[in-house]
Amino acid sequence: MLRKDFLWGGATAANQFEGGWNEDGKGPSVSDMCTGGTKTTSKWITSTIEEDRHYPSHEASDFYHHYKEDIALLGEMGYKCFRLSIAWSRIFPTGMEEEPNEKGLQFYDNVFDECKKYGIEPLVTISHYEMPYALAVKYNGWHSRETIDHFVRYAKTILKRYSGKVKYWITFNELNCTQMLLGDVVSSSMVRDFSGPIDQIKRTEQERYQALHHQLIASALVVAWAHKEYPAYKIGNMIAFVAAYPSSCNPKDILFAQQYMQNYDWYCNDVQIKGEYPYYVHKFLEEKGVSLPIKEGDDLILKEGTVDFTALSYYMSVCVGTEGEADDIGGNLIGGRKNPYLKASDWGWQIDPVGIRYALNAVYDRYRIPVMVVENGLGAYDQVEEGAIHDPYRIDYMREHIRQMKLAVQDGVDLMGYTCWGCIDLVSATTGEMRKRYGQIYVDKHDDGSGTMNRIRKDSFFWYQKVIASNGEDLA
Ligand code: BGP
Repeated sequence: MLRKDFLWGGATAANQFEGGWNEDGKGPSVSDMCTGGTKTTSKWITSTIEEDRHYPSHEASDFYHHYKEDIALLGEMGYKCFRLSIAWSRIFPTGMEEEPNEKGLQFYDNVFDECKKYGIEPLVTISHYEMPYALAVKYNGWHSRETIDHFVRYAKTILKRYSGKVKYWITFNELNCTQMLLGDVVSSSMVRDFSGPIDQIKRTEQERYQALHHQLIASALVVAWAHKEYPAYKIGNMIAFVAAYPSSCNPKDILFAQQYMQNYDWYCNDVQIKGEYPYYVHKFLEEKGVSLPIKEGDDLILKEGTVDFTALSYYMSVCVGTEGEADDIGGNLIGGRKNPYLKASDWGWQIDPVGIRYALNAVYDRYRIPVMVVENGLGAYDQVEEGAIHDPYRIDYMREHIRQMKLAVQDGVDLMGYTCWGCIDLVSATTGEMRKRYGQIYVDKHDDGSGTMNRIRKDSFFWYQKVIASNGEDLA
């Protein structure tokens, strides 16, 4: 049985959804400098906006002008929770101003007021894969410690402003992606020196873990401050959970998978939930030649800034091992090997509903604090047929994952809620495509930038409406 107050809903991110990239005083963010790509060709980052290129975040799904209609549709589906992020550069256009942009703040006031009309609880991600471009250029993103102060000023501004309207917060989206392939853009380090395909950005391990340390400190400072000022807030951390299965029962593979998960799944969580770097990182970082830029007092900052709940995205699992060729699968910033027991999505993501039960048990077993699934879903091609979208593939994916999630609750996991990814179609984070759709609500917008922006309810809209109304009992 799920909690009576289970937070059913969906999730979005400002840079993939909002558009209005230069309206009402908003400054360009790093993602506004990224062009579209495909599943086989990388997105580019350019240092100026080039006329002949398409930048999907500029208009995205135009939530900036459709928020009333969009939130009404979420209300119609029965949503209890809407996860969204705030665009940092809408509040501080270059990231370095002393005073915030009032029009930017006003926009989110309007959004939260609209949510309230439908009894929808906002869950706000303070930083979801973006930062003001000017700040990234000046400080080399999270590579520099100075970025922490600018982030903390931004975070305090919004935590103060929305104190009567928002209760649930997440500091950073998928923080563990800083260690992974596209983390280079995510943490916005290196972009000042770089123009070209983003898969060509090559940071060293030192740069990655340094950027991560600064984000961990920034997150802890914000959490500690918010706890003191606003005790009613519930603040979580978030990682992209990688269920990494050993590719054989060779003991070397078992150990390899364990170490892989220590790095990708437990590193950030251990720091943000337990309040200190775990024992295993020291040898591991030494082997990589990384020395963390730890300053005096950082230990205490981490100790005081632990979170109230932990959130994760879950899309897929991977196999990892030591032998043979690594037949890398495509994936959400994640490499890995094929699993012969699983089928993959059109984008090569291995579909593994049982993995979500495994993930939830693994996380809850380790931390014993409430857990929330804040992203899950199937990116797929949709066809409009006579004004309707029949998406049984999406319903199947969600049904099987929700079923396994309920089994995890029966196992004893304290699960707060489930917000599926991209509830209204939006731009893909990894490829920049519109055609990779996750929503229960279709947006008539295409990769070449054309489209009416009309919203259409898909079959999954009506299915999810029933799921929510029955608190997950009716999955038929
Ligand atoms: C997560 C990100 C999201 C989202 C999702 C799906 O990693 O937090 O921003 O985009 O993955 O990925 P994609 O859009 O590439 O299909």
